Amino acid sequence: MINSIETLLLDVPAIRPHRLSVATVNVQTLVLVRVLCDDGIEGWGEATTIGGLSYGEESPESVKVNIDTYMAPLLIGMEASQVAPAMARLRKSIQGNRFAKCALETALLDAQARRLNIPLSELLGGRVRDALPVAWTLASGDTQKDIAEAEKMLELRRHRIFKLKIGLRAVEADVAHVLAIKRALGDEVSVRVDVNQAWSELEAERGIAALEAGGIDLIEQPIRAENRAGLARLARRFTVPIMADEVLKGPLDAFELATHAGADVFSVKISQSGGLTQARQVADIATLAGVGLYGGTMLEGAIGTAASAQVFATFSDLSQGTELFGPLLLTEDILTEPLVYRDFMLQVPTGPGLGIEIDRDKVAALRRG
Ligand code: MUC
Ligand code: MG
Repeated sequence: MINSIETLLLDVPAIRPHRLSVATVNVQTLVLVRVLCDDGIEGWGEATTIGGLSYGEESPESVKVNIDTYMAPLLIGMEASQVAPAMARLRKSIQGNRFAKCALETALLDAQARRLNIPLSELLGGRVRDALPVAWTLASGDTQKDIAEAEKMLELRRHRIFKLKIGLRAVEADVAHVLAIKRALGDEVSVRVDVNQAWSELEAERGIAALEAGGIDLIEQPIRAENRAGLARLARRFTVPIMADEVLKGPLDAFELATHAGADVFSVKISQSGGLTQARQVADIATLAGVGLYGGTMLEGAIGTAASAQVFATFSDLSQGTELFGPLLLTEDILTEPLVYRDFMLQVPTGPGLGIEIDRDKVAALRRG
C-alpha cells in the first residue's frame, strides 16, 4: 500500500549561468518526490523545469502544491505494487500537470522495481544498452568561453557532442557564433543548435541554410511550437535534421507529428511526455514512423537523469544520442555515489529501481526553507 507521498524543493546553484533564449539558469530547482510504502520500500521521483514558468506551464512550486493537494490524496491507500492502475487513476482525475505526473510515476516505478530487485528499465520492456552517448550544452553566451569549455570536455573524454543554445541575438550573429565554434572544434565533433522557438519561419530559413552549409548536424525547435506546419515545411526543405522539442508534449503530439512528417527527430523527455510509460510510447511512435530519436533533458538532477537513462536504455534506436548532463551542470549532487560519466557516455545504473542511493544529509542541506 502507498502510505505517504512527500515533496521537497531543492535549490541547487549551477556551475555557471546557463543562457537559453527563454531564460538564464543560475540556480536549478529540483522537486523531489518520495513515496513510502507499507512494506518499507520507498521510491524517488523528480520534476524540474527551466526558469520558473519561462519554459512550460508548470513551475516547481506548482508541481509541489498540485501533488500535495490533489494528486497524493488520490494515490495514498492504493496498492503500491500496481503502478498502472495508480497512474490510470491520476490520469483520469487530473488534467495536464505532466511534470508532476512524471515525478510520481518515477517514484512508483522506482519502488516497484526495488521490490522486484530489478533495474527500472526492465519494467519498461527491458534495456538494450548499458551506456548512453551524452551531449554537453554550451550556453555561457560567449564564443571563446564556449570553445574553451568544449575543449576541456573533449580532453576529459566526457562529451564530443555539443549543443549550442541560440536565439537571443540576431540570426547572423548567432550563425557566426556557431560556425566559429564548429571551425575551432573540427569535423570529429558533432555540433548542434537549439533555438528554443526563437526564430520566425523566415529567420529559420535563413539561419538553417547557413548552419547546414557550415556542417551543423541537428537543428532543434527553431520556431514556435504552435507553428507545426512551419516545422514540417522546414523538415521537408532542409537536409540537416530538424528536431521537435517544445512541440512534443506526449504520445498524441508524437502521433500527430509522425502522421504529418512534422519533424525528422523527436527529443523525448520523460517530463514533457507526462511520464516514463508515455515517453516509451513517444519513442515507439517515432520508431514505427521512421523518425529519429534523441534523449532530451529538462536539466534534471540525478533522480530525473537516472529515470531518463532507464527509459532511453530501452530504445532500440537512439540515433542522435542523449543530453543527460543535468547533474554535471549543478554544483551539488544528492547521491551517495554520483552517476558515472566515462568515455563520452553515461553508464546506465544497474542496481534495483533507478539504481541510485539518495544522500539524505545532502538533500537536507539543499532543501528550501
Ligand atoms: C531544451 O530545450 O532542450 C536541454 C539542454 C539544455 O541546456 O536545456 C534543455 C532544454
Ligand atoms: Mg530544446
